[in-house]
Amino acid sequence: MGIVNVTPDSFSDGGRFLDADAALAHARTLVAAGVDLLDVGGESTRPGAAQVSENEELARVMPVIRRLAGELDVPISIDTRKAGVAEAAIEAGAEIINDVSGCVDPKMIEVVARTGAGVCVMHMQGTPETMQQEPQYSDVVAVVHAYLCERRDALIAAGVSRERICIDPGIGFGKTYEHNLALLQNCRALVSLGSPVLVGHSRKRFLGKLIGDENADRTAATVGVALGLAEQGVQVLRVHDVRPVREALLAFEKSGGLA
Ligand code: HH2
Repeated sequence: MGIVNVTPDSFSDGGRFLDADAALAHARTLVAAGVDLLDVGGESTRPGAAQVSENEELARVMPVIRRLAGELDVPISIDTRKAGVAEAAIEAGAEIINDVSGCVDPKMIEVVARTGAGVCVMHMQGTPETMQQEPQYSDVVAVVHAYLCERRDALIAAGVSRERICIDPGIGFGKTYEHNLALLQNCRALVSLGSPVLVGHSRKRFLGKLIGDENADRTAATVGVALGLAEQGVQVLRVHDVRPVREALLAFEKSGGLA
């Protein structure tokens, strides 16, 4: 899954693709690099980010989704916490709703059920405004896995078919470095819950600590973690740098990995 952020303030590429033409050109680059899915978002959810109004979010993402859906064969997901934005995006040709707030809004569940869209439910502790203020868990892996099962059950109870649901531990969303690491190291158990798993670790801050250099470019670390996740059976990797991740996965597989 390649990231198309149409925002002025995303943590790693904010402002680069705010204009629809720039976002479209970026999406075409990701497609040329072999991306399987494009995730379009109009609201940053980085720690401390301010909320965006529905009208503003629509104005950012809709021109991009309309043009992408008309031009490309690659499926599009809409990264939003707002049911109104999700519904408009699906009408315009997106096929998947990526809700980092775990579809806790009943209106969002209703949109998923009614439109027949695919859905990604993610775990987040708190909200982007406050989530990195001392997050705490009794057992992060058990808590996150139980939450994702509970959200999946809520969607199924509302009429969403099981095959359309994907689950995501929410790396960096209300988690310390240790929490992120525990979740990454236990993705095999998450996969064994029986739904496709999506992980979005790309360029995130914890990677600097992971490689012992907080100032490093995080591309190589992103690629390394992607290989570890693929080896554990994670099906969807949400990344900024599609080409190096895809090439590393191919090379990994051809040299005996993912056996
Ligand atoms: N992470 C971000 C945004 N959306 N969606 C899912 N399912 N999983 C994630 O881990 C995830 C996500 C944050 O990354 P990014 O889009 O690059 O930054 P920003 O939120 O600042 O736009």
